[in-house]
Amino acid sequence: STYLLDLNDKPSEKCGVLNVTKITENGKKVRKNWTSSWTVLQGSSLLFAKGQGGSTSWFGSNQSKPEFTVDLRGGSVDWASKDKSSKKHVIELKTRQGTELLIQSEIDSVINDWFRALTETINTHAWE
Ligand code: I3S
Repeated sequence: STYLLDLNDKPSEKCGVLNVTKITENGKKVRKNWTSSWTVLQGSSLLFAKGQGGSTSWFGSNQSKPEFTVDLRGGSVDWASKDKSSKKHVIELKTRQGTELLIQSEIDSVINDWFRALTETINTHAWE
């Protein structure tokens, strides 16, 4: 919506719906499980909540808690190589803790904005 696009002007406070799967957890490979997640970039944290019944919810409300939070400090972000996924527009996010995620959107402007925001965030918080 227009409202979300307005919020998205500030890279440290970005939100939207993305397709997400973990591929590695604590350095160990895990089975892919692509899910549509309401995703919020807040400072150096990236928060995911599962979409509920097609509607998105806000973490600040009582209805939803973050399902999963990633600390971006010391992490890395890059476009995923073809062998990581058959999908288009896939970002590979690696955390310092040894978690690897794939993040995808069918809409290339959307994923390009996320790529930029995540890169900026990681660069900004690199030495913390
Ligand atoms: O990397 P993979 O194993 O080819 O990933 C695919 C599988 O996870 C598949 O599920 P199961 O094989 O567990 O049933 C998913 O449905 C696909 O989406 C995965 O591949 P993509 O290329 O979509 O990331």
